[in-house]
Amino acid sequence: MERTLIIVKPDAVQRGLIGAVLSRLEARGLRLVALKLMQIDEALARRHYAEHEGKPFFAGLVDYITSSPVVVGVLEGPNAIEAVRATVGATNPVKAAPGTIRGDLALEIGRNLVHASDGPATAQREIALFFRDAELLSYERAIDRWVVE
Ligand code: IDP
Ligand code: MG
Repeated sequence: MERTLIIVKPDAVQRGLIGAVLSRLEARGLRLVALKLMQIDEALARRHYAEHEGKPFFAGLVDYITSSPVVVGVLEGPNAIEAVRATVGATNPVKAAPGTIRGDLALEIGRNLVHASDGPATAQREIALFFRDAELLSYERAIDRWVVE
């Protein structure tokens, strides 16, 4: 089992797509183990996107991610990190395959609707940035044995 962090970004919240984004991930069989609506401040944005500091789009990225409330969640499942990245699609929505969230619902790299952790170390770091251990719930759903062999 893996856990991964998602952020339903400001453009998705403003466009009324919170449900659409979460629904696609939930329908895949992934289990939400944490979820909250919050406003990311500049300090948290800079920490979350530290790997991009110094790049030309960094200032715009911090402005974007702090510009509206977001929905932050943790999803759990087998190969959750790769499964979520695949469902989200390529960073540039124009390159993202149809059927992915970005490929179906977005047009520009700077307004690509959703963040997803890109590997095990990143997922662990990002989950810890947004959630305390006690906020990560362990539970079973009746459907789980129909999703996971
Ligand atoms: P990812 O979100 O698919 O992991 P990253 O390369 O980690 O993509 O970039 C983080 C975020 O920074 C992207 O989702 C996008 O919002 C923004 N971003 C990346 N590259 C550009 C760019 O060239 N112009 C504007 N924004 C960008
Ligand atoms: Mg990334």
